[in-house]
Amino acid sequence: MKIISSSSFQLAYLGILLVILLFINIHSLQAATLQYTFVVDETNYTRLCNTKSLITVNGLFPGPTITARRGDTVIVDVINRAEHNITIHWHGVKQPRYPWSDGPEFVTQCPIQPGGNFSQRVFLSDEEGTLWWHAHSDWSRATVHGLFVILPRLGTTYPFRQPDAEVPVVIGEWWERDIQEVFEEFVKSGGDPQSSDALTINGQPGDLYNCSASGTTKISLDQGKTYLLRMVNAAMNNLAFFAVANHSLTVVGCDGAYTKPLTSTYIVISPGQTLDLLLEANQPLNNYYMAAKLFNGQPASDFDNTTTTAIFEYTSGRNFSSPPIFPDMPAFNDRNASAVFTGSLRSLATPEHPIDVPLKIKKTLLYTLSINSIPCASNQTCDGPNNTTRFAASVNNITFDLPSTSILGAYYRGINNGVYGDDFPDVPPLRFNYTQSRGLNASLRTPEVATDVEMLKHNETVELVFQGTNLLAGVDHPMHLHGHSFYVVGWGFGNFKRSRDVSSYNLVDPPLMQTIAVPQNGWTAIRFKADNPGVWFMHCHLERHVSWGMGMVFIVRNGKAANARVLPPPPDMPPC
Ligand SMILES: *[C@@H]1O[C@H](CO)[C@@H](O)[C@H](O)[C@H]1NC(C)=O
Ligand SMILES: *[C@@H]1O[C@H](CO)[C@@H](O)[C@H](O)[C@H]1NC(C)=O
Ligand SMILES: *[C@@H]1O[C@H](CO)[C@@H](O)[C@H](O)[C@H]1NC(C)=O
Ligand SMILES: *[C@@H]1O[C@H](CO)[C@@H](O)[C@H](O)[C@H]1NC(C)=O
Ligand SMILES: *[C@@H]1O[C@H](CO)[C@@H](O)[C@H](O)[C@H]1NC(C)=O
Ligand SMILES: *[C@@H]1O[C@H](CO)[C@@H](O)[C@H](O)[C@H]1NC(C)=O
Ligand SMILES: *[C@@H]1O[C@H](CO)[C@@H](O)[C@H](O)[C@H]1NC(C)=O
Ligand SMILES: *[C@@H]1O[C@H](CO)[C@@H](O)[C@H](O)[C@H]1NC(C)=O
Ligand SMILES: *[C@@H]1O[C@H](CO)[C@@H](O)[C@H](O)[C@H]1NC(C)=O
Ligand SMILES: *[C@@H]1O[C@H](CO)[C@@H](O)[C@H](O)[C@H]1NC(C)=O
Ligand SMILES: *[C@@H]1O[C@H](CO)[C@@H](O)[C@H](O)[C@H]1NC(C)=O
Ligand SMILES: *[C@@H]1O[C@H](CO)[C@@H](O)[C@H](O)[C@H]1NC(C)=O
Ligand SMILES: [Cu+2]
Repeated sequence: MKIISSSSFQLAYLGILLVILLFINIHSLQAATLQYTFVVDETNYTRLCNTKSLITVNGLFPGPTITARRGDTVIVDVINRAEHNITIHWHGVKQPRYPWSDGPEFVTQCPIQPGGNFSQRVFLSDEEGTLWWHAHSDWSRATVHGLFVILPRLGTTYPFRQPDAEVPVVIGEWWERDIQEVFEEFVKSGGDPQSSDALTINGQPGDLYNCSASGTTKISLDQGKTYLLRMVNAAMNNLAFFAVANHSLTVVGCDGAYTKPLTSTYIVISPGQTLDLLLEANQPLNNYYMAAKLFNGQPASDFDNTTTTAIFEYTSGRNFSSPPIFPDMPAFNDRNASAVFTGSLRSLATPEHPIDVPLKIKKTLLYTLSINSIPCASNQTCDGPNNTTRFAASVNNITFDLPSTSILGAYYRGINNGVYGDDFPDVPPLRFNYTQSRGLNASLRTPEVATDVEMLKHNETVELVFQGTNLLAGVDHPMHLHGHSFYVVGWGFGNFKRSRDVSSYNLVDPPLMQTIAVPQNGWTAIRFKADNPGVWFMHCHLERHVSWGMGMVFIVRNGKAANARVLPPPPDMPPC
């Protein structure tokens, strides 16, 4: 046996210390700070039959993909060279204690004006998977959006087999007209917006549309390999069904959190939502369409059911003469197919990816979601119902009135000056048969118009039941919450009934999401912990509905500890 001298013992000791120090260092180095520059400008693009100028980031449509790892900080210098106000939102990123970079105009910031710039800090925490970013001012997000990919931390892996390659799938909506004109006409008229002219996959409408076949998106597949589809529905006003001919899809993630594998021949995805999907190239050599078409339980009369396509081509060294194979998809109005798919999502809920569903609830909320009408001024004509009204939309009968300055700014400085009220109702002001199919009293249709926030205590546990109503029309409402993820613990058609429905909640492995489609004339129950102090918008992600006022704001108060308070604003907040 060799006896080590005291000096070599010291050396060994030093060595161990060094290893420990290195280990700590590697760990602190793991969370990186990444830098991106977003130049917002006008770019000429051709889709369908027209060339037109649109607002893009870095000249790209869809915009650039941000790629980071779990826990990283991303600094994005947004430089506005367009002749148009803009804000950018990092959809699904919680921004702990830092609402300043969240983006919704007049909620957390004033817009970045032409010639202005804003260095936005994006703080990732427990998000992992696919998210996205988009404009959060007027309807600019139609062309200003892109993927935000969050890889596992260095030294960790996906909770599924490492895919051989990743494929972005961004579903969008294209207007031949200038989107700003469409938006302005929509606001002025009080009616429905002009329908889009096409859905798109990665910016291209696909073969089924005129003038577009040559630009159809094509993606090569190698037989035997597995692909991770990183998908977002960036469309403005429509949920979508999606399928790939002869291939099933396995959902492994949703809204930046992992799910139990869910294999299906089709998926439904609502605006704002993201999905991580595995596709195995296990079919005979051929070309296969992937296709997206809109899902709409109650289509408008001018609704266009044309399907957008892109092509998966098996690489084989030969050309296939026959056209690609087309997938089977649910009917455009199959609300059951939609609700069943969404209702089948489950959190992964493993020791590596645990969940933390609030079980003891401190605050119980019931919010109705309604399409309303407001009488138009006597000296005006409006394109809303009966030509005597404008469309509106509301949460608990309040149509959200966007202020002309930042709510966050007013709150943080403690100078409200009437910018917002803080008595948003916890329950609907009136109880009625929310989902009654006809004969609802017409006097119920006119909402109040206000800028009201709901105040939440720091770390308060919240249960919120969204109740769709049938006031003017029952439709799916993809509700999106900023600053927090929530567990979707239950849903159903008809009216929510606490005494009956709570017992059917899933408190074991409910999916963790940030956008959930509340089913047409139905309800959805979510739970979250208000552990992120700040000012957080919650709204329908259908652009026409949020423009009509289907939104409200949560203010989560500061906690007592210094590390439970909103951080100070950066020096370059855009001015109003
Ligand atoms: C876009 O095209 C229009 C005419 O088609 C042209 O006048 C304009 O200069 C172009 N803009 C850019 C940025 O290329
Ligand atoms: C950003 O704005 C500041 C203040 O207006 C200005 O000094 C700076 O040059 C701008 N930076 C860029 C890259 O445009
Ligand atoms: C394509 O063009 C043809 C002929 O002009 C027209 O009949 C058809 O409606 C167009 N289809 C679409 C989807 O625009
Ligand atoms: C695709 O699926 C259809 C229907 O199941 C089948 O008839 C066809 O042979 C399949 N095509 C290929 C290339 O496997
Ligand atoms: C689209 O609608 C037309 C009738 O309006 C119908 O014939 C066609 O089958 C529909 N297509 C799809 C894909 O649903
Ligand atoms: C309608 O009347 C209001 C005041 O009653 C006035 O401010 C507005 O300018 C009028 N609008 C039109 C289009 O005449
Ligand atoms: C439209 O007018 C009819 C007949 O006056 C009335 O029954 C209906 O409630 C009105 N609809 C709206 C949305 O005001
Ligand atoms: C509303 O007015 C437009 C013309 O401005 C007309 O085409 C439409 O039929 C009217 N709708 C109703 C319900 O009166
Ligand atoms: C509410 O309306 C629905 C749909 O019209 C109807 O089936 C149900 O019976 C109504 N409920 C009550 C309590 O009246
Ligand atoms: C909404 O509020 C307005 C104004 O107080 C009222 O007339 C209307 O009946 C309310 N509707 C509902 C559904 O609560
Ligand atoms: C709030 O909850 C977080 C975990 O979500 C915990 O770390 C923190 O200590 C809590 N703060 C207070 C003041 O209870
Ligand atoms: C752009 O933003 C500024 C500051 O909030 C505002 O005063 C101005 O009206 C906005 N411009 C447009 C066209 O909305
Ligand atoms: Cu909606």
